[in-house]
Parts: sequence; structure tokens; C-alpha cells
Amino acid sequence: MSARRHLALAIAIWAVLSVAGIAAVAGMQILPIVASEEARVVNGAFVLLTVVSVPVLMFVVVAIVYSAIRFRASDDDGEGPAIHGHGALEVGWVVVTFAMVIGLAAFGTIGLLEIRGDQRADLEVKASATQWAWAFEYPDLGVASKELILPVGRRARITIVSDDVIHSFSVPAFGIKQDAVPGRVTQLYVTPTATGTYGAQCAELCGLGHTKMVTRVTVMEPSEFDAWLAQQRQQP
Ligand SMILES: [Cu+2]
Repeated sequence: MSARRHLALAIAIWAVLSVAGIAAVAGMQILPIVASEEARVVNGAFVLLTVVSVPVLMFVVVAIVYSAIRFRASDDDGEGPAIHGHGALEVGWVVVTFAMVIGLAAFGTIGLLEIRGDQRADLEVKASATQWAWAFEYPDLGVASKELILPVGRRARITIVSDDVIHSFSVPAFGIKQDAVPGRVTQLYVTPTATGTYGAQCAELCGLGHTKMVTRVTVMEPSEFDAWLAQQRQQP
């Protein structure tokens, strides 16, 4: 078989495996739980990275396996002919990888703007981190809570502060994580899309009690949220 036919066959195998691999992962939910607008964007980024990496993986696998099978030498341990530069291959390599990196950076920027670009919020929440607990306040509503309660479909701005060391507020189901830095105020936005109870945890090693620095996030219907607020206000 000529070199050209080997190349054509290898490209055909690569194309078939790439299309099959992309079909298997496209539209997949990679995050275990997607319970916010932000998590949907983050999941989309994971899916795109996986889709883009399939042809790259198949390129490496097909090149190695095809070469190992078709060009193996059973009784010859000499080195093959030396290969010198290949202009078109080198230019193609640089152009394709450059386009992939710039394309992914552009996609990531659009996703980041979708998550954090809009500064508007329907609800203000202040999250305070201390060794080793979270506390939440709703400054406009005059309510405080040990757990985070949010109404579904409303965009909340969570302002995060720390009194002692660096912590990190992370809600995997919402696809969000933000450091709590002493002396600094950090923020994140979340728009829950599904009612339910989710876990929140500190995601920055902050001392002996770090692993116990967990709390719950409950997403309610707006009417239930209003009832919860009224109930909290009645408590002394
Ligand atoms: Cu911690």
C-alpha cells in the first residue's frame, strides 16, 4: 500500500471514530446536578471541552495504533529513514492549535460574561465565613440564617466576606465557587432553576474544621420564600 493510501485510510478511521465520539458526548450532562443558570453555562463549557478533545484524542490514538500495527518490523531493529521538516504540516499544526485555543478562550469569555457580566440582582445576600461556619444575612429584608434559602428563578447577588482566613463558598449544584478573602468583599451571582436542597461547602483548606464547614442551600418557590421570611422575622 502506498503512503498516500495509508494516510487516507488512517484519516478515514480517525474521522469515523471522531464523529462517533462527538455524537456520544454532545448534549451530555457532565455536572452531576444542574440547578442554576450558571451551572447550565458551566456544564456547556465542560461539554464543549470534551467535544473538542475527542478528535485530538482520536488523532493520537489512531496515529499510534495504526503505525504500531501496519508498520511494525518483526526482524529489523534498525532505525527508519530520517525525517526532515515538513512546512505544510508545521504551518497546519500551528494554525489549527491557535484557532482552537482562541476559539475556546472566546467561548469561555462569553460564558463568563453570561454568569458575571450582568450586575443586576433581584435579591441581596451576604455570606460570612468564619472558622468554621457559614452565616447568611439578607440585609434588605432584615433576616439572618445559618442556611442559605433562595427563591427559584430569582437572580441573587451573594456578597462574601471572611473574618479570619481565606475560605471559599462553593455550591456544586449551582456551578459556582468564590473565595472569601479577609479584608476584601467578593461576589457571585446565582439564578436557581430547580427547587430542592443542595450542599454548600468551604472549598479552601482553612484549618482543622475545614471539612465540617458545610451548610445547606434550599431553593423554594417564591411564595414559600416569602412565608419563610415572615416566619424568620417573628423569631426573636
Ligand atoms: Cu475551609
